[in-house]
Amino acid sequence: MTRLPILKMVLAVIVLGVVQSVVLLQVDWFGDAASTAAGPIDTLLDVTIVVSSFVFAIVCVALGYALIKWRAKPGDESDGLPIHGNTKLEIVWTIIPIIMVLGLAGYSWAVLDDIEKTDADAIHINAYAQQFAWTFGYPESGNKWSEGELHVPVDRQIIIDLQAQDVLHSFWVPEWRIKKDAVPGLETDAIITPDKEGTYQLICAELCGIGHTTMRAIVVVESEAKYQAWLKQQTTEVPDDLLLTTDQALEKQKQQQEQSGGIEGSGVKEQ
Ligand SMILES: [Cu+2]
Repeated sequence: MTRLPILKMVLAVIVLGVVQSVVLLQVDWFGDAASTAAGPIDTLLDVTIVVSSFVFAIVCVALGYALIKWRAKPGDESDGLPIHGNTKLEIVWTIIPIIMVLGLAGYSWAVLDDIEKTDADAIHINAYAQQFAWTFGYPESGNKWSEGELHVPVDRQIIIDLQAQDVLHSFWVPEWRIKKDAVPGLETDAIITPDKEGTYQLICAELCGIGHTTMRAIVVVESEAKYQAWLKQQTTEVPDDLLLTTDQALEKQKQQQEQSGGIEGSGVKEQ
């Protein structure tokens, strides 16, 4: 049996892993950052990139070595050795990835847990998602309503309570990093502390129908004073329809259908 040149292979893995990590970390994968969650999330992704680079390097070095060392000699038409596997090796290459995946999962958990610690003075805002638009309710300010434009004060924790009105949608402001699904009938929230004033874009990140790509809204992060002034200017309140729970909305729809007689032949009619 040939002994593997372990030292050379380890060196090759280190060199390849370091070079790949350095190259990949030069790329600005995440764009501008504008929330307190951005730093820890970007670090988490950087760590994942470095770990993945070394895993990739290990695979490449092992594969490359095997390809060169054990390639068939010219003219060699004989069968390969009948190998049944190597239990020790299989245990090792199962346990190491499990440890790595659990480690990264634990790290991600800790990061998210920290981000989602709620402050006592957090502001609750309802984000109503429907095909294909976002509207926003401000329950702590007379339930004022804004369409297609979300305003939030800077440096204060915002809890966005997501209210899907029809199908799945997903709340995502890239500069805030956090992305959360809005699911009909489920209570989900996105917790963010914006730390940079400016205008951003809210993007629906869940394919939700034919107009999905147009499902965007403007996000304005401003000083507390400007935010309060903007709220005062808003005159409309959240329409009653949006305040219904999914069950209530279905019930209402049924009543309307019954009134208009449209339920006949629809298969919904009860015997
Ligand atoms: Cu959507």
